[in-house]
Amino acid sequence: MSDSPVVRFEVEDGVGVITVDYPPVNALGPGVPEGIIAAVERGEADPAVRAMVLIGAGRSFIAGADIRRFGTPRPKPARRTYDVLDASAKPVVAAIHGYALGGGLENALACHYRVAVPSAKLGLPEVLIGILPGGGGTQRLPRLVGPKAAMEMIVSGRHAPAPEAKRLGILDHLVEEGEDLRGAAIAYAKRVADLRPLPRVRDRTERLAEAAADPGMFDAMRAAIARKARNQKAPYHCIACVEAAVTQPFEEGLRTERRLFEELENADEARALRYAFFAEREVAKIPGLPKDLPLPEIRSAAVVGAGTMGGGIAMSLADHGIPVKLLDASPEALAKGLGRIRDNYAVSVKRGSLAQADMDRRLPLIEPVETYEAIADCDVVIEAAFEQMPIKKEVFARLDAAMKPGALLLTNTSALDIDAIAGATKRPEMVAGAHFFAPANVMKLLEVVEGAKTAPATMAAAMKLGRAIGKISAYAGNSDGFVANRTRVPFNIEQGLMVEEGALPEQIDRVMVEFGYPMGPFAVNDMSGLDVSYQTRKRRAAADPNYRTLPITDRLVEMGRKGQKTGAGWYRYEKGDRTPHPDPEVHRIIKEVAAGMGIEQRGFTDEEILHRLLFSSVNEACKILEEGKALRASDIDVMWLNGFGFPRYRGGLMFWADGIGAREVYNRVSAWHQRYGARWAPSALLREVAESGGLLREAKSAKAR
Ligand code: 3H9
Repeated sequence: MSDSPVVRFEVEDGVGVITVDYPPVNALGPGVPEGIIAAVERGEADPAVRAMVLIGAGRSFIAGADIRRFGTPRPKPARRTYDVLDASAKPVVAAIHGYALGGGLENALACHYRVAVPSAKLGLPEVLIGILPGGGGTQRLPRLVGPKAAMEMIVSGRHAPAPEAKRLGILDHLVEEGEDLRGAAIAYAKRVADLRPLPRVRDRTERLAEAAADPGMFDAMRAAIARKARNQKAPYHCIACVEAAVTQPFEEGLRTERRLFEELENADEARALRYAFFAEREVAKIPGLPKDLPLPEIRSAAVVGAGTMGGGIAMSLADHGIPVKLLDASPEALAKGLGRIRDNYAVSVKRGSLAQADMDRRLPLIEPVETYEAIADCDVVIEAAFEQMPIKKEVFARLDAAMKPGALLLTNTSALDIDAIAGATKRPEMVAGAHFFAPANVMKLLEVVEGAKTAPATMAAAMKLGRAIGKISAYAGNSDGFVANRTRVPFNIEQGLMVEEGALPEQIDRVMVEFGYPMGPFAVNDMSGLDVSYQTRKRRAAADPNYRTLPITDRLVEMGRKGQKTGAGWYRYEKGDRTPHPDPEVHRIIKEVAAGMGIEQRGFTDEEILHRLLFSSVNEACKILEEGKALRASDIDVMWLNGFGFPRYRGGLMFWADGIGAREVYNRVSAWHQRYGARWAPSALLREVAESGGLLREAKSAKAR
């Protein structure tokens, strides 16, 4: 029998080594499961083979089932690798490096032994793509680590580092870092070759007894996830499967797992989450950039401006091991900025989300400095000074004078013209936008903004830097508000206008929370401070005579109701409590301002609220694509998922709109255009997609086609 092209079988010293070689991450793509089954059979049949090792070539063990094949018709396999592995009469050792995820870990759990290098990561992340482990993982993992720990891993989908997996009981042996995994696994296989009976995870029941001592654990888990898992099915089905592992015999548990898996695979939730998974990989790609473009190495960084944003950016860099000089002209501002950074780290340590040792490693990576000369040698500088053009220009002129040749010059402006900023330097090709979202050390989205003269290598290097510090970098063209915020502005405007027309903030908030946002937009406004957008509105109104201001919001700010920090905004707050309480005083102000403007108030349905908020943004997103300022509709979805808390299981703004249909969206937008005027003018692209019966999520700008 010959090797399959994606699975090799070699015999070494009495051990059959089965190597999966399906780049880039050894997903269980076409031919892989069949190859594994054929190899196990070959090992069993060969008298020279006493034991086997299952290992991955390249950078990983096995990253799971091939996600691209979900939702497509595919033949049911006659036999599954999991069953073949644990029925093998000769022991099989899984040798894990890189990732063992989903079906990858499930195959390892069906082996008789598991060894791994310390840097390996193991997990069952199926829930994150709206399904559940369907290769026996929900039945085997609880037998190894106990139902509680298994449920926690399966419902969160997190990756456990190998040392933790060893402690939990998933791994039998940790290989020394640097030791040859293949050699170590072969040696291990030889040691266990003659031990009988073969330890099969399916036969173990001792850990399942924990559930008898704590029968409430399943309902407790359901209650614990209720808020986060709102509107979702997969996390609950995961719990039901682990419960089945405890209450049903193994084979029956497998049947329950299969039945619930099949319920999920083609549901909207799974389709949306799969789409989000691939959209987040696509967003990294800028078409037309040569693959071998030489990029500057980033080993050191500087941040100009020790304010909240600058501090957050410095933390992001330090969190990923990049030494960063924090520059501020004022020693007081520097001291305050560093104090804030220290406090932020200390809060994480107190909450248990950061180890003290990590804080002690990260903090010294941030070095306060007061002069431009002190940062001259850094490979990249990110400016986070005040959001005013004259200040930005002055900073960039000084950076131009001070920084070494080849340094990347990035600005964290959220709306100002990149070309005007780059124009303050003699090296505009090195300048790009790096727009972080607040809080910068937490939010995943980073818009990388291309100016007219930005060099391709500068864009590529800035995108890469973003990924190196754990962000999702997304391309944006240079226009007021770039892409993410620009798509969000119409939402904000409609939010304000609907209140003038008679919808109450608490109704709008309820609609959006039920839709899946963690908080309603008015509660969010109160949290960020109403005065923040007040300044931007004034600037826009001064620049554009047709700009529609928001008189109710402005009135609240002028009354000192600036949000949570002043104890009142759209809502009222009790001292020391962040719970928003609807406030009759706000209702009175709304009525008064609306009457003063001659607006007759009316009631709104929940659907009208949702559609008015989101269709306005869909229309704007289409205009941005038309102008070529964003590459792909799916990039905008990634921005909404990672910048604005859009519910992930709805895929993103454009994916969600496709669920309603481009034609329906276009008709509504056109009707509102008739009723409300220019701000609803439908985008030509929206019309085109509606008329062609196409999908909004597949729209691309000319640059990306
Ligand atoms: C499952 O296993 C179900 C089972 O229970 C059994 C059911 C019966 N499939 O992320 P990267 C591609 S469900 C297809 O940039 P990294 C990815 O699209 C699965 N393709 O690399 C990209 O392609 P491209 C459970 C996949 O190093 C390329 O590989 N497993 C898959 O930053 C590189 O990916 C998961 O959910 C896949 N499974 O991160 C794990 N995985 O170059 C999903 C990756 O064309 N994967 N690709 O854009 C991951 O989380 C990350 O990819 C991983 C590597 C951490 C592995």
